[in-house]
Amino acid sequence: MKAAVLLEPNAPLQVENVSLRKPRSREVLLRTSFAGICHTDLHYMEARTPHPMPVVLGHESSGIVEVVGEEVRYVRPGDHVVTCLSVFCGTCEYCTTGRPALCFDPEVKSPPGVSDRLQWDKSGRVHTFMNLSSFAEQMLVHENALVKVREDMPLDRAALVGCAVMTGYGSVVNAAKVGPGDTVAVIACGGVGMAAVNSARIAGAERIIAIDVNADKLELARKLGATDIVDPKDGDTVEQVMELTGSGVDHALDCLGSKRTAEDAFKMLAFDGTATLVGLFHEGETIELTGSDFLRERKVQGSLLGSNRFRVDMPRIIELYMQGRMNLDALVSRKIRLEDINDGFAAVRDGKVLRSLIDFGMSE
Ligand code: CXF
Ligand code: ZN
Repeated sequence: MKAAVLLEPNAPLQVENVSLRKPRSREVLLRTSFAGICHTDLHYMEARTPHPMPVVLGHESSGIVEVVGEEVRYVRPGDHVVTCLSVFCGTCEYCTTGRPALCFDPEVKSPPGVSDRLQWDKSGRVHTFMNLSSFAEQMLVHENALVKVREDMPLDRAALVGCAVMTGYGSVVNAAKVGPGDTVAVIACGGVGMAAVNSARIAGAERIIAIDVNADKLELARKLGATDIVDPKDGDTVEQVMELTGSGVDHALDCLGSKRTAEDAFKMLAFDGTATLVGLFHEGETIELTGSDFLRERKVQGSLLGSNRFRVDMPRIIELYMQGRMNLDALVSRKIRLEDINDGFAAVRDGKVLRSLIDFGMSE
């Protein structure tokens, strides 16, 4: 099968023939339908956090089950599924206390460099990324990395739920727990931020402030539920938010993951407000907060992939899409062939598109 292989940091991806071993016990072989190119793929491509190479990146995908291992009970061949990198064991302390996104059981979630699922004639092993490796025509995954989706759900939109939309929705609903009447600021309106804006509207937020340097994204954010927009090019972001709100926001979501944006998220909080850090920082990057700001009960927290319980959350998101309340259509900027994946990465670097989706039906 064809897969896009990254040989070394910043090198163009190469489409190569690689193979997957047969599904064992609880593993499932999927035919990949769509895979989104996420900033996290770019982050690892640029080795901002190192990962063993060669590697097949990709972690936001949908597909159809082809073959199941002998102990698989959750899916059958033909099922439509969304993948999730938050593969869970179901029995550890995190799973059994309702926080499966924090499960790090090595039996189901192999640390980078450990998996033997992918093979490549030219180098022997090729590494698996986040237990998925979606930039490939097929994927071999644990059954607990999958959620079944209704068959009338379009698989292109479904793929986005596997990362960006789950992250944006979950950071609002699961982590920040936004409620009716709350004031919310969303910093960086990419796929995650747009889903956060839309989810804040669904959650009943009274005021939703979208913050981004791209005018087109701000315009779309308004359509998805933003009541106010802030462009950091127009002046200090925190001052602009304070001017709009008077006293700051109840929730600030940093969907970018940088020192500047995380610190801004904290500084724009009202008393008792919470900053939720959602974006992926460079390895080792630190932030500085002013100690006395905590006196008024301001809080800061991290959220991993929307603090998801994905088998519950994803069907809910899909239901919201089917009801016309969660807009996924606007997030799909373009569809490309696997062979054009480097153009897709260039578009992510450029920051102008929301999501490029690799359409595996296009290469045939
Ligand atoms: C990622 C961020 C890094 C840890 C895994 C989840 N989120 C989206 O791509
Ligand atoms: Zn992602």
